[in-house]
Amino acid sequence: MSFRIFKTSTSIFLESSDAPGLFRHVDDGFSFDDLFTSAEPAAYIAKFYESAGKEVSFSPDTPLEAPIGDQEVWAAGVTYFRSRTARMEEAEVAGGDVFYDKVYEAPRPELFFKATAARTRGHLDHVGIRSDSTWDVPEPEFTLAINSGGKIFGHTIGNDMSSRSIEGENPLYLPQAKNYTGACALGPCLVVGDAPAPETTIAISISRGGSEVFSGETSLSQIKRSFEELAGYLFSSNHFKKGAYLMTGTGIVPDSSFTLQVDDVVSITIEGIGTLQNTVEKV
Ligand code: DO4
Ligand code: MG
Repeated sequence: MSFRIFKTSTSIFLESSDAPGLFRHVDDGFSFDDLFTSAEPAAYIAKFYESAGKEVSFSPDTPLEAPIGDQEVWAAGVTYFRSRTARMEEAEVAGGDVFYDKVYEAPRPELFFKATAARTRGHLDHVGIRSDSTWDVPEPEFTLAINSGGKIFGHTIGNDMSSRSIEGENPLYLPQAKNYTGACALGPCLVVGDAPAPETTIAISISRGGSEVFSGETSLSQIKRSFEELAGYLFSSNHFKKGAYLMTGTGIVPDSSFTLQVDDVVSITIEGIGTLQNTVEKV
């Protein structure tokens, strides 16, 4: 059994995989920090679901907050062959391409800090493109929820918004390409439960003025590393008192001719989680 947790500006709603489409409202006491510090997050959430009582009316297709308390959001990079190849192309002129090839093959993965909770956007909020960037993409990423003990207990969808012009100019500019206002979105909900099957699809659609201008699809099976390996490196010599989210890297990068524009609508869908949709703004 798994649970989906939705966070609005005022409330928490729970849905069980045993009763899809039916939602219960949590009156009191739930916190994401308690969930992420619980040794048994599944038992913690099951208790709230049982005590929440009867069903209420709730539509998940509504503006939502990111399903987060005080967790940091981190990200893994170059975990899919497509990301390695696209980044080698964008960094070739600057001579940075070799590092992407090396990190794809190396035992130690690339991990980087992505966002604080306060900087993380939810479903139907905006995501940002930098005003000093000329080449921008969303990165649709399966995202792990990890408790303070380092145990993976759930997952959500992440959008690792990225400036390709800044990262491509010099790999040392990575924090500026990756960390800025509106660079991170999570949602629509947090699933507490086992990871989906490897054949699970990650799909992205970008529309402009009502017409689709890009779509892409990959599956979890295309990732080079295991989720446990990524979480293990993240928690190695690094203590997360409130647990953490870890985006696991993108397997979809549009061709070099594509860049996001203001008002583009980015929809990322992963079976079993839902759709995270955000509109692009300039920051
Ligand atoms: O190497 C830079 C970032 C890679 C990344 O974000 C990804 O592969 O998803
Ligand atoms: Mg990424």
